[in-house]
Amino acid sequence: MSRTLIRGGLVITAADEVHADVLVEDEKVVALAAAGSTVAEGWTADTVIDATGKYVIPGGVDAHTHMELPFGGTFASDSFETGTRAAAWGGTTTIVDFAVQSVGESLRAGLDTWHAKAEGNCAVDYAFHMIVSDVNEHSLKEMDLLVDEGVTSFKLFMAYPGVFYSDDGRILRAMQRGAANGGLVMMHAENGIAIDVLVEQALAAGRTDPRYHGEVRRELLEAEATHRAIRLAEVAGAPLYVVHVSAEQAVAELATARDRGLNVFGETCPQYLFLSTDNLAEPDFEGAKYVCSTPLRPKEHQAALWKGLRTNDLQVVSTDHCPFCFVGQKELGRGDFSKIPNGLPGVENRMDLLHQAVVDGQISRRRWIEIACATPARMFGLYPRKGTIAPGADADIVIYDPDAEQVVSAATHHMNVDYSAYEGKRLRGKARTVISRGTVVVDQDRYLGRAGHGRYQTRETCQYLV
Ligand code: DUC
Ligand code: ZN
Ligand code: ZN
Repeated sequence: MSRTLIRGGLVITAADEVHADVLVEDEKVVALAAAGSTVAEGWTADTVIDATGKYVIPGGVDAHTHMELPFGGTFASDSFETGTRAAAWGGTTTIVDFAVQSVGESLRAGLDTWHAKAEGNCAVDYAFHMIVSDVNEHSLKEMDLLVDEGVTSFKLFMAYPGVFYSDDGRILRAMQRGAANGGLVMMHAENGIAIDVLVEQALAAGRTDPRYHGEVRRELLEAEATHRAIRLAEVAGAPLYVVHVSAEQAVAELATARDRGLNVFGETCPQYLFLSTDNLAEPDFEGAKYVCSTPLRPKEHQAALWKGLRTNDLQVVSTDHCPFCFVGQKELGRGDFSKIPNGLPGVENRMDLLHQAVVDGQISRRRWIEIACATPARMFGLYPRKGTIAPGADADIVIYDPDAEQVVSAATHHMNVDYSAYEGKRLRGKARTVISRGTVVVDQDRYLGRAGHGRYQTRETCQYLV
């Protein structure tokens, strides 16, 4: 048995901030004791980590990533190996990635494919949601089996007709199944049928630059789809989790539903909190770097997202990490914005960007941990194994230096992508030591992890329902 003692730090969880020493045995946290207490003074360990002046926080849980996602004729540029290594560098120790069912294929086949991509390659722990692209009698039955084996959430799309899209009838059926088997439906809420009309009209009028991606994917079409998804979930008696919320009007739909007592939840992402249509409008095709869906919105929407995070109308910040290189991948859409692969890199940056929001006074320290660690773990059935520091929890722990200064750059990041969406941004705070299930994987700018350390995590059903 190995024992690690983390001494002298400020332990921050979603619930508390305490000066405490943390004792780890093998892969688990076994005890916390008040700093300076006789209990803590009596502890011995093989490894002692001095966390004086640092935060001791749970490893981040990023509940929305797309390693190796096939999209628009290419693949997201991070493999499970490179993407989870980058996650570790940024203080994220669990990802929940999306396995994809293609049309005409079973859920099982899609899930098996994703297991094969990830197994033996991950630096940190990982789990899967299932994208359901083909709702039919067989796949509905398979949803029950997947819930039983720990894949307890299913993403459906109101966007991308002909690819991932499901019509309202299919969505309702999947939600009814979720209501019965405990699976949580996650919704990409944009009216894709209407968007495709606007795309066609924009291209026909010669509006081909990246910024038109944002213009045709109208805020109202996100709000309308969010409203419709909420109503369908209500009819089905199912909980609902809306992914990558970017528009103020969509937040309002969520707030109204939650005020009515519904189990309706919302996630936003750092790109919507820190970037805007100004980035999409950058000249010389640079705007392509910021093409994702839902799209970036005008800056004015950011205040509503921050407010939603403070009022708990939004509960989670995930990345939707889906990187495509500018050279050779984003470039596929030169002269036609609809051919730009959708997605932004960010798995490495999320914890630090949200810490900057603490520095800026947007959220409290405990809220930082709640939206980035504890709630995603609860939402997707990983708590308290993940998302907190408590006896019995996995020893996924970050020693975080709140005073470190960094400048974000593609030149220094570890994601396998040739640009950073936050290039040049100055941030205060950085993960100094990252521990995954008791093993130090990053320490003082050195990577000590290995592909294959990360273990697949089965999940319970949603632990966040009211
Ligand atoms: N949105 C993206 O930006 N990329 C992948 C899929 C999605 O829904
Ligand atoms: Zn989506
Ligand atoms: Zn996504």
